[in-house]
Amino acid sequence: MPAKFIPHTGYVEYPPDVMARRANDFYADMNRRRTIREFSDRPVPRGVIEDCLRTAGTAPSGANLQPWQFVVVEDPVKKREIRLAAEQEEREFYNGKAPQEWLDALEPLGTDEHKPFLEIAPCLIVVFEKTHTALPDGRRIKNYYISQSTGLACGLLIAAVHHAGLVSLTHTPSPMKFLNGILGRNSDERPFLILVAGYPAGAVQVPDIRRKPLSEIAVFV
Ligand code: IYR
Repeated sequence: MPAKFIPHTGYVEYPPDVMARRANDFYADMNRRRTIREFSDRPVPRGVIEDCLRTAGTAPSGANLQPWQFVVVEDPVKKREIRLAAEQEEREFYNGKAPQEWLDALEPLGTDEHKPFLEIAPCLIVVFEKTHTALPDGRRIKNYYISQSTGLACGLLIAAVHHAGLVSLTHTPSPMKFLNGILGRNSDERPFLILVAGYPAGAVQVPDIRRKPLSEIAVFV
């Protein structure tokens, strides 16, 4: 099919001072975001999560094939199943499977095999990356840059959840194949990430860790 082009009406140019302020305001706001591991069971508005998912769906993707599928788990029974299966994997991870070097790297985060947030948080957004796209004519085509695309969508999702005033936790029990079984997804959808989302459980504590300064993460050449 030949490419079809339409006018782009969405671009807005800001004067340099406005641009500088917006860039700095956005950084300051994103820099407040912390990964939270203790959640309240307070429900979150469905519409807010839907809009965050719409934001995630604006991510660029290989050949615009949008190789992501989000499954929002609110059902307490399914959340419990996910918790039990994840804790089973994590017990193995923390008690033998993970090399000491990995456990040492995790030490500052204070994580262990207990994952109560998987049951307590109101919303588990399970992100799958899709290896194929089903076309309307019934054909199945390959997706491209699947993990990069899905990672980009997750970045936008995390920013959207933060921007809305909720907190999140990127959780990746390994392996995560059990999510296909519990959520009834077929095998061309690969579990990518569980984004736990909700309100923090009151005045929570976070690890005393730092972000690298710009000089350590970027060079201009
Ligand atoms: N999946 C385990 C271990 C873990 C691994 C990494 I890399 C982290 O950044 C955090 C945890 C867990 O969730 O405890």
